[in-house]
Amino acid sequence: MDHVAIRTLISQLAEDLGWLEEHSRQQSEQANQAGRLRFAAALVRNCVGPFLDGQAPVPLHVAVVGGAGSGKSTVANLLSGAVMAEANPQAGFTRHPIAYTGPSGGGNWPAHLGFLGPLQRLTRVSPASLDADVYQVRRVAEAPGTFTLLQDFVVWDCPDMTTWAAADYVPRLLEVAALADVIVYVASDERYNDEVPTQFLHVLLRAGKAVVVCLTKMRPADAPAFVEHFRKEVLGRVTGSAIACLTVPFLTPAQLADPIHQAAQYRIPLLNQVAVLGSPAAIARRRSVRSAMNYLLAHQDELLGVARNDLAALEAWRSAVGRGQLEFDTRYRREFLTTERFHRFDQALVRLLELLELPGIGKILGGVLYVVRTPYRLLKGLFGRAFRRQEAPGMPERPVLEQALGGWLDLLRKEAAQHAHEHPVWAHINQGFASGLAEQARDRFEQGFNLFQMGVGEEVDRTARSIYEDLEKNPVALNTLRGTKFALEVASITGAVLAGGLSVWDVVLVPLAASVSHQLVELLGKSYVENQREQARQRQQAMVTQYLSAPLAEWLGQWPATGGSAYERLQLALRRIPPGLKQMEDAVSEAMKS
Ligand SMILES: Nc1nc2c(ncn2[C@@H]2O[C@H](COP(=O)(O)OP(=O)(O)OP(=O)(O)O)[C@@H](O)[C@H]2O)c(=O)[nH]1
Ligand SMILES: [Mg+2]
Repeated sequence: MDHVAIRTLISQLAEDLGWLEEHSRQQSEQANQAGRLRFAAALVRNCVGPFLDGQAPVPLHVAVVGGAGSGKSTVANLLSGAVMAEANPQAGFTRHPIAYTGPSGGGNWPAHLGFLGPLQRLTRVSPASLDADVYQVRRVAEAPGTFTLLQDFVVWDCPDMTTWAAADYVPRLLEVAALADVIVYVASDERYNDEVPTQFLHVLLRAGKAVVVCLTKMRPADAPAFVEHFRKEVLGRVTGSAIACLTVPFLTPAQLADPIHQAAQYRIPLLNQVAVLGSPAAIARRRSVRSAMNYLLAHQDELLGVARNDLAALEAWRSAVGRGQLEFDTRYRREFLTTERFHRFDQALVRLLELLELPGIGKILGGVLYVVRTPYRLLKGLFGRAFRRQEAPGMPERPVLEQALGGWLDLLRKEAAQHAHEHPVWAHINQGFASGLAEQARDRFEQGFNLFQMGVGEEVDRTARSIYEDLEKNPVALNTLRGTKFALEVASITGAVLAGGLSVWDVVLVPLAASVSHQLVELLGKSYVENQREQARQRQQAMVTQYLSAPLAEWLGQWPATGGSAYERLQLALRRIPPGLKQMEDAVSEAMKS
């Protein structure tokens, strides 16, 4: 993949995940899931994206995260070696991420496209309490002769993580946590066990981040017990494990003011641990990228799970549409097709029987036979009239279809009203019915109906015509049939004469024999035509489905996910994310080969 394609892929993936995040924020119960989606989007744009874009591994990023007031800013000062991060008794003081770099650090790392998503870089130094979607970079002056991380690392002091629902500033933390190659997770003696920071720790570990836990504010004597307790109670309950669990007991004001010299005993182990994780830098960066990629691939179903309720509601709507379609088709069959005679088939039968009469000289013979069959014809006519069932006149086709459509739409309108409070998809459909959805459906039906009529007229005509046309086009078969019929009639008459000898009975027997054989042929023809008529019925039913009910069901079923609705965007995101991740994985594997 070239660079342009990779950038497009990265920004599209981040955008799709971002859209899902926004979508889930609108559902209050999914705040925590929204946080995960934000983290996933941030992994794409801040971790994997820059790697594929050829970003150098140095500087690596270490992010200090944890609950409100746990001592993050204090630990950031230990890491950077300068008292520049504002530690403040007011919990939740730090409101945007602040990067600490050495005097020579900083280079071009923040320059790549989409870095930290929506966070803007502040151009002026501002207080950490500035509550806006920004980040700032503070340069730490060199302190010659002291151990520093800032050669290879940028240290990020982050806002807290107390609730997933803090849509305003938690996402700022998530951007930096995703960027980080090393995480320092800070938990204080007072509130080490808070639920949300623990959940967050869980996400970081599952994402394969290198996590160093830093426990703060305990009495020095309590440190070992606290570590053990934390390992058991917090780390023991989450999947994955932290690299190390260090302690920074309650510091004196003097230690807080000069950590390099006064708090070296706590600072140095912490620095060593972080430095080890970042050495060599290229390997550390590849590990970050590989872990991020593995996490995204392994958890994509869970990430896309925010759409589960939406998809279930869409599915329920489509199944209601499907039920309506079935009822529509059934009504058409019951109320129209079963009573429809297709009179063209009766005409076709007449034509077929006419065809079977002999032409030319045969016509004269046929005429004779016709005369011979006169008594039968008269009788048949008489009985026929006496016993003909009164045919129930069926409803004309169009009103039947219109009523069936009305029933279908009423059913859907009722379903939408009934479920409107259950899910926004249903509310959206209910709103649709209030603003012309049924009328639009009728318009579509109208278009379909015109096509259907054209198609169906032709189809019935063709089938009916083919009953005799096929025979007309095949003179051999036609003549054989004519000959057979004629021979049958002659044979039966001859048989009758021979059986009784020439007698007065022949006046009865001969017409009877001629009639029986004729009736036989007529019956065969009739059952053939009847069969064709039934097939025409079935084809017509199929055409109603093809031209009317199926396209309408398709359109109705898709309706909530069209016209620029949220569900259209949702489906686009769901469609694009899995192949996008796969492509990103391929690009990462390719880049790691070099
Ligand atoms: N004396 C003493 N105070 C500490 C220590 N660690 C943290 N504090 C104080 O606890 C308060 C909170 O510490 P911060 O480092 O600001 O904590 P934070 O996690 O950055 O807090 P927020 O940014 O508000 O989430 C500050 O007043 C710190 O001075 C310590 O070891 N000793
Ligand atoms: Mg702070």
